Amino acid sequence: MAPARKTSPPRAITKADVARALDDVAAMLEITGDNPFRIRAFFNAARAVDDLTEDLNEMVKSEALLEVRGIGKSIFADIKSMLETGTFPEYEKLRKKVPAGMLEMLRISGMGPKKVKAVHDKLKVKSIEELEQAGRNGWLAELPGFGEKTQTNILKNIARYRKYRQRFLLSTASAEAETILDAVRRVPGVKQSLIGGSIRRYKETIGDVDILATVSREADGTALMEAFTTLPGVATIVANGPTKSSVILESGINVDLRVVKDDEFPAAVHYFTGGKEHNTEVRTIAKKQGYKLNEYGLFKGEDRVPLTDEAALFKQLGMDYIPPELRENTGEIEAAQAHALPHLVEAGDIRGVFHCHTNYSDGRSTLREMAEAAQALGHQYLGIADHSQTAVYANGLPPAKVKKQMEEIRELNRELAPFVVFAGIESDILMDGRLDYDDELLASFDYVCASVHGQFAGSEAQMTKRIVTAVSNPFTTMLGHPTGRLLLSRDGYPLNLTAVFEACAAHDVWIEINAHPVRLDLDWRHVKTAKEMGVKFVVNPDAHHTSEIAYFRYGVGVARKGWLTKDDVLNTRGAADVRRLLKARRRA
Ligand code: DGT
Ligand code: CA
Ligand code: CA
Ligand code: ZN
Repeated sequence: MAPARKTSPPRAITKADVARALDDVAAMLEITGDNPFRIRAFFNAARAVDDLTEDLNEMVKSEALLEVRGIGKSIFADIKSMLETGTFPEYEKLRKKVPAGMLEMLRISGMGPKKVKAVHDKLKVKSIEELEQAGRNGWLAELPGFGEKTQTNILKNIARYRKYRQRFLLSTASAEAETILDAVRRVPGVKQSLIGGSIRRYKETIGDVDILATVSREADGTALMEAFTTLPGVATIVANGPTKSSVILESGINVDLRVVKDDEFPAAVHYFTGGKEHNTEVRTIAKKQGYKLNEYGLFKGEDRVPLTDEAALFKQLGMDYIPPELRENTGEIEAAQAHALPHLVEAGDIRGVFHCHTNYSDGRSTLREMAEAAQALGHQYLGIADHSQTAVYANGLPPAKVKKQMEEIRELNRELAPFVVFAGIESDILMDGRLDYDDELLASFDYVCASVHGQFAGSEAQMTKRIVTAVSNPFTTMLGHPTGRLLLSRDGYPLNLTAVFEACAAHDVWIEINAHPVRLDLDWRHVKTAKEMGVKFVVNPDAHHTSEIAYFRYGVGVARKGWLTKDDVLNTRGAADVRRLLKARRRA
C-alpha cells in the first residue's frame, strides 16, 4: 500500500512561488538576526530561480538546477521539497517564529528588516495596521534611527502600499496605459510597441500594466527608459534599467515597460500577454514538439525559429491564432489545435445598444443628446431604458412621465429616420418578481430590460425565484446586469445561475452583458455556459451620459472572453431586424 502523503500542495507550485518563498526566508532570517551568509544565499537563490527560463520541475528532476549559480545542495533540497509538498522545513520553522504581518511590513518602502525588528522589539508592532497606529501616535519618530521624517515617510508609504496593492478597473487601467503608450510611441527610435498583460486579455480588473517595445538598431533602451520614468503622472520609480523599468503612477497603478529586440518581439508579446496558465500550456506543447519556448523566442536546439508575429508562433506550433481574450486556458488551446475556435464578435459588429439612461431618470444627458451621440458612433439605433417608478432614488419614471418620454421619442424618430430610437424601460424586478408597471403600460414599450436594484439580501433560493419569475413574465425582453455585482466593491447576489440561464433559454429572454466598467456583468466565466444552454445576449453600456455609450466596447471584450460569435449577440443585427425580433416576441 502506498503511504499517504502528509501534505499535498493545493495547486501546482510555480517558479514564482518558489522564488517568493526563498525571498521570504531571506527576509525572515534577517529579521531574526541570522548569519549574513545564509541570508545572502537564500536571496541569491531566489534571484537565480526568478531568472530561470527552463521548467523548474524538469530542472529539479534532472538535477540540472544544481549546475545553476546560486543554488547549493541544501537550497536545492528545499526547492525539491517545496515542489513536492508545497513547503520546506526551514520555511515552516521561520513562519512559526515570524508573524506574517512582519513579513508584510517589509513591503512598505523604507521598512527594511532592521526597522521591522526594531518596531517589533521596542513597540511590539507586528503588522502594517499596528505600524500605522504607532506612526499616528508619534512613537516611530522617537525610536533610535527613525525620527520625524522617517515616520512621515512610513505613513505615506503605507498609504501608497494599500493603493498599489489593490486591483484597478479595466477602464481606469486602460486609460492610463493608452496615455503612456502614446508617449512611448513618440520617443525617437521606438519601433513596435503594445499593451500586453491582463489589459490585452480584457480582464475585468487589472493588477498592473505591462507595456512592450522594440527600438531601432541605432538606439538602445536608455533614452526610452529615461522618457518613460520621467513622464508626467509618475509618482515613484521602482526600477530603471535599459531593458526593464517599472514605475508607480499617481493613481497607484504600477506600469512595467520592457524593451526587447525585434526578433524577440513576437514571443515576448505572447509571453507578456499571458495568462500565466495559458503560457504554461503553450510552452508544454512547444516542448512536446521539440522546441523551447520562453519570453525571448522559440528555439530548436540553439537555433531561433524566425517569427514575424504572434500568429506565426501559433502556426509553428500547429495552432490557429488565439485572440488574447481567450487566453485563459479554458479550452482555447485544444480548440486552436483542432482548428475549431469560434469567429468572435467584434466591436465593429455592434449596430446599436439598448440599456441607456437619460435625464428623465438619473442620466446626465438629454434624449436628443444620447441619440445624436449614438449616431456619431455609427450606430443605426439606440434603446432608451430609464428607471421605472419604484427606483425612487434614481428618479424612476411614474406612468405620466413614461408617456411624455414616449411622445418625445416618436417626434425624435420622425426627425432622425432612418436612425431609430427604441422606447424601452429598465424595470425594477420587485421583491416577488413582478415588473414595475401594469400590463397595459408594459405593453406600450418596444422592450423591457428587467433588473434587480434594491433589497437583494435574500437567500439564493429567494433571489433565484425572484429573477426566474421576472424572466417568465411575457413582457420581459432582456435581463439586466444579471448578478448585480459591482467590481472591487460588492459581490453579486447569491444566485443559481443554471436556473436563471434555463429560464432565459426557455422564455427567449436575452441576457445582458452589462458593459459598464464597474459591472461587466454577466461575468465572462459564465457567458460560455449560458451560450451552451441556448441563451442569446445583448451588450449594453448602461450609459448615464453620452460619453458612456462607448462603454459597449468593454462588453464586447467580455462577450469575446465568453467565446461569443456575432450570431450570439443580438445587437449586431440591423435596426429593421431588431424591430422584427421585438415585434415577434410581443406577438408570442
Ligand atoms: P494582472 O497584472 O494581475 O492583472 O495580470 P497579468 O496577466 O497582466 O499578469 P502579470 O502582470 O503578473 O504578468 C504579465 C504576463 O506575464 C502574464 O499574463 C503572463 C506572463 N507571466 C508572468 N509571470 C509568469 C510566470 O511565472 N510564468 C509564466 N508562464 N508566465 C508569466
Ligand atoms: Ca499585468
Ligand atoms: Ca506585470
Ligand atoms: Zn440598472
